[in-house]
Amino acid sequence: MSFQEGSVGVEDLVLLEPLEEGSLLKNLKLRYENKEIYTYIGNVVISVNPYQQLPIYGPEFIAKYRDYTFYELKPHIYALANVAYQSLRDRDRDQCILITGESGAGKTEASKLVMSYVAAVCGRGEQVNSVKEQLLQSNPVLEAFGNAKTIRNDNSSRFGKYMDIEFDFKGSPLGGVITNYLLEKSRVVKQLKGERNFHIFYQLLAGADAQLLKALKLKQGTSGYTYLNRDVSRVDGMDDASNFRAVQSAMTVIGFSKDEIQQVLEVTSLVLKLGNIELKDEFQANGIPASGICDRKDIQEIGEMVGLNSEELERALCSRTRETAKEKVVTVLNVIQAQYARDALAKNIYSRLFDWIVNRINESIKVGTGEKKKVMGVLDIYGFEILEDNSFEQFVINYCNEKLQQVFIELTLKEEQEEYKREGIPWTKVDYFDNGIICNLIEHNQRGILAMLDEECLRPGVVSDSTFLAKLNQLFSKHSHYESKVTQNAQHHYDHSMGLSCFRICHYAGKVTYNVNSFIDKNNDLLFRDLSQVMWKAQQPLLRSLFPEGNPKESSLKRPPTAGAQFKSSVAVLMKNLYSKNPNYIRCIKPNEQKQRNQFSSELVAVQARYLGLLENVRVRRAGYAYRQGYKAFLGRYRLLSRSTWPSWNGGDREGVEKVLESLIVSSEELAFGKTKIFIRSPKTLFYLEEQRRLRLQQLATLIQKTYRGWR
Ligand code: AD9
Ligand code: MG
Repeated sequence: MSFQEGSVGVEDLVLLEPLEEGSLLKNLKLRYENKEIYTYIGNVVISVNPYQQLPIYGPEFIAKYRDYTFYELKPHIYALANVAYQSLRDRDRDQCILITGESGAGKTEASKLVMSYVAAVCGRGEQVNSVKEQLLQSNPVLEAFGNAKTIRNDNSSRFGKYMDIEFDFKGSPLGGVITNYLLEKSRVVKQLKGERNFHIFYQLLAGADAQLLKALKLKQGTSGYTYLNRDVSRVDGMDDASNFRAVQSAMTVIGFSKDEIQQVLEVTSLVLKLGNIELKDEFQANGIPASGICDRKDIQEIGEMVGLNSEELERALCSRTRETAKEKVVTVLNVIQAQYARDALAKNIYSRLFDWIVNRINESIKVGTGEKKKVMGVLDIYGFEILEDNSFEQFVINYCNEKLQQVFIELTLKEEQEEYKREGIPWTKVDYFDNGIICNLIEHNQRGILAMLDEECLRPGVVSDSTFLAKLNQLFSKHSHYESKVTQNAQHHYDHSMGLSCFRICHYAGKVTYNVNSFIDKNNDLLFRDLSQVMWKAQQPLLRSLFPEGNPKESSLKRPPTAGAQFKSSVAVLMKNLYSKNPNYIRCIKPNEQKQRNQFSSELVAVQARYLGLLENVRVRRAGYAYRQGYKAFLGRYRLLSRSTWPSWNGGDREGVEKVLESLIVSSEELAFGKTKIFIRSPKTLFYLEEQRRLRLQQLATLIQKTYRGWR
């Protein structure tokens, strides 16, 4: 039930009056100030990051939530996890849990709460426990390699993650599959002021003993590494050394062999050492600028560690071979180009290592194909992003959010519709903003922005970010969700905040201006073949396996799909997967920028509420009937309001509810009697019922007091 005794604000925003942003924010703020961080919109959970450990988690609370239905206790992630799990186990419906919100809002913590809840309530026994342990231990490993300290979050996930947990028919876990999206690999070679590289580098340098450091040819401490920002090496409250031990032990639990762990650490060290290779200007005899390596020590150590020829690596860093059908042409690279090649190699090695780790975990937790499975998917993915400078990364992230919004609206409506059908109540059409037009603008196979970008990347001749932009401007000059300086000029509409190299998309959550600089480069994501060939020749099996295209037998003319195309197809797979499941939503909100407890900035939350489409969500949810409740529970709460049902009632639940509502003279327009539930159209009616109940309780209390006094 949505009115807990002693609750603060409304526990379900569906009951919000008036339905507008101001009251929504006030309600969330009031609740937050009272340490009520969870609020519902129907079956959606809104979670506001408390930035403090609240005493509302752990075995005791898990035990409580597992025994009650959704509305009987205070809003909680456990309640949502419970509904999802029970529906999967008892009703055989695959579930997905979609967690969104901006960086630092609490998505990853929420996903861990869901996982620990499910692990606590599902199945028992040695075999089952070992599966659970493997699933849970995948978190520290992925966080070590995929998370980093950023300005917004000390433990920020720099990749998107979707995890299917698979269960047998009794609801015991069998294993799972993890899919990762778009690791932010630029972080490997450069971090913003106040940010760190991925945690694993610091963990390794702080936690490895002298012997391991020697084997990895590393020096203790972070100061000697160019790829590690100088200004921050430690994070308050984070113990890198002990985390390193935790990661090693987690890898062992998952099933990585000693040798595999060693190879992973070698490749990690290799990336750090690559960063220390300093390049210098050199000139060829004919005066053409070339490049060379300042000190060969690091490159030689790399060669020794993973068994590759350091001279070949040097050559591959400082020159480039172009192969045509007839001949090979070698050109030398100048220092800038060579540095670019080195950094591209480091980024590629690291992101491929990350993919390899995900695959390796998947191998361990894989479930045999023969078994019939039920699935719970958990999606922890970056929310909508508007930064000061928005580039290719923000573009694809926001595209993904646009798609998730589409799933959200469609599935919420579908779910509503299905419930009405199940209950035998006529469905009324709901008006809502359909963002299909924006999705299309980005993803249309022939005419979408991603298709245009690919076309530019593959087109022979001189291509650049600006030719790409020119193409967009021409094609979308009249599109209602596209703007640029050029299209604005044509419409005599001048906005000085937009640069010439920018285009703007009116997303469902707001307008975002993207700078096209390096779109082509990031989409191409090409590594010079010379480098992949050297890597492929390494003796270390792991490194070698990361560069299959370095095999000279592979055709050099075959082009891997672009970054945009890869992302688009993985989003398509994800959408298909989500559409096949019953969705459960957790919407995470960051209450302040300072990572501080007890601070609620209404301006900041307002922006997020808009990105998350919360009002739209309430509107859709309330379009038909704002509130519904099973007859039995409803009667239990309100039967004291009618002389027919109080103090005793022997009839059926539905008849009882009819009696109560008759005696209160609630208009029949306001009500619909479903097969198992009563539906109430507007929150006002419910408030009226609640008010009547409160008065009645007061009356009864006075009565009891009087009687008691009389006895004395
Ligand atoms: V990012 O997009 O990966 O940068 P997330 O995942 O949304 O981000 P995360 O879950 O990492 O945020 O939460 C950020 C920090 O907030 C955590 O490290 C905790 O210190 C804090 N947090 C989040 N949720 C809770 C909570 N339920 N209880 C206590 C929390 N602290
Ligand atoms: Mg996260």
